[in-house]
Amino acid sequence: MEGEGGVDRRDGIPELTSKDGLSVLGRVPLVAETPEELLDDATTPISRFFVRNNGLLPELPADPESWSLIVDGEVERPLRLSVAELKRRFPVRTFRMVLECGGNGRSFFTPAAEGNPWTNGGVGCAEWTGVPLRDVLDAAGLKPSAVYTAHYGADPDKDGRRDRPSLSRGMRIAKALEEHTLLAFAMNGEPLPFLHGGPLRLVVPGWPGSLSQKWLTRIWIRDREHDGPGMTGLSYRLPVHPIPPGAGVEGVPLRILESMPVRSIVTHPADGARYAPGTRRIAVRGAAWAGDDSVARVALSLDRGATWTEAALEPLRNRYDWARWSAILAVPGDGDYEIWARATDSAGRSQPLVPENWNPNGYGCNAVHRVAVTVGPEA
Ligand SMILES: Nc1nc2c(c(=O)[nH]1)N[C@H]1C(S)=C(S)[C@@H](COP(=O)(O)O)O[C@H]1N2
Ligand SMILES: [Mo]
Repeated sequence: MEGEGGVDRRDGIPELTSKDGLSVLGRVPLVAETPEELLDDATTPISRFFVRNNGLLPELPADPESWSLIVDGEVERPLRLSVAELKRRFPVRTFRMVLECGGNGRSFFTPAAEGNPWTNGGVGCAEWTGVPLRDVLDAAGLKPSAVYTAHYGADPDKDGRRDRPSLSRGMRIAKALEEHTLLAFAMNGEPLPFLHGGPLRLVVPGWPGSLSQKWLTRIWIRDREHDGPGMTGLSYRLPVHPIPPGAGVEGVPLRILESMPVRSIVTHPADGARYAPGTRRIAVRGAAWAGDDSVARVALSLDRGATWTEAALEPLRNRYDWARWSAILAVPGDGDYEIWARATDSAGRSQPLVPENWNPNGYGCNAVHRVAVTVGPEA
């Protein structure tokens, strides 16, 4: 539970032995993020994919294929489906999609907001294979009263209690019916790893990672907004209008965080990189994504925003993929610089240069990523 931001302590954590270079933010529940420079692949390897648990790990299932999911509530025909039946009865799809924690970027807020101190590494982009939730909901038959989902997983809460979910969030039915919202049983072509919710999880791209329930056991269709742990109070809620950083929110209208805001990260070079004296061109690469929206452009600055250079964007494999980008920056002379990367979504919203929209639980901080580099001899 104690936060140890930036310290790699995976040696003491058996669950993380398959991971490579993550920074552990919490041990119980286990939370670990990926340094930006390890997110330099179009498809994030499982070994580098961040981990976010709100509770303890469930028991390891003996047979992943017989893991079962209940779909009930406001449906004509409640269903109980094993993973084997899901694969057999429904079309299987694979999409490469971003999964991002709603609190990604939180540590950049001042004053500090409640929660895990993510830098920019509570994100990854994996190939998820599964069946669209909408096909399963079609089979169950949504009643006209169906307006919201409620998600349940097998993990006990952080005190080890099985009768209380560690997390149970839900979404408006419209999001549940998008073709990219998957019941996923594979990641990067491998059976879904246990640490990432195997045998079965939801993947709800573009919206906070907390909707992508791991170790999924039940989807309850509701006739009203869900009110499980993670849905009430200040959880995943933001002031509708900006408030002064640190201010209280009593009486302030709040909205549920749905689509995540636009963000870019520099994945090469790493923060603190040094170039030989006389270097006059630096190749920069990164990734950008924009929740439900798409990335229209990414611009780079080496002079703290005085001038900007357009990055070239690579085509996406499918909606919700992240946009890999690259640029060559001209270096005016030896010295110390910061690379700034700023993405703009298709609605014209750009990342702020400094944290914006402070909120008590620190969601959606998407300030520009800054990477320090030096051109010159060793100090
Ligand atoms: N059952 C269950 N599902 C969960 C969680 C959890 O604690 N329990 N955490 C959620 C949160 S907050 C995030 S950001 C993602 C993280 O997924 P990952 O650990 O595979 O990266 O899982 C989500 N699904
Ligand atoms: Mo999260």
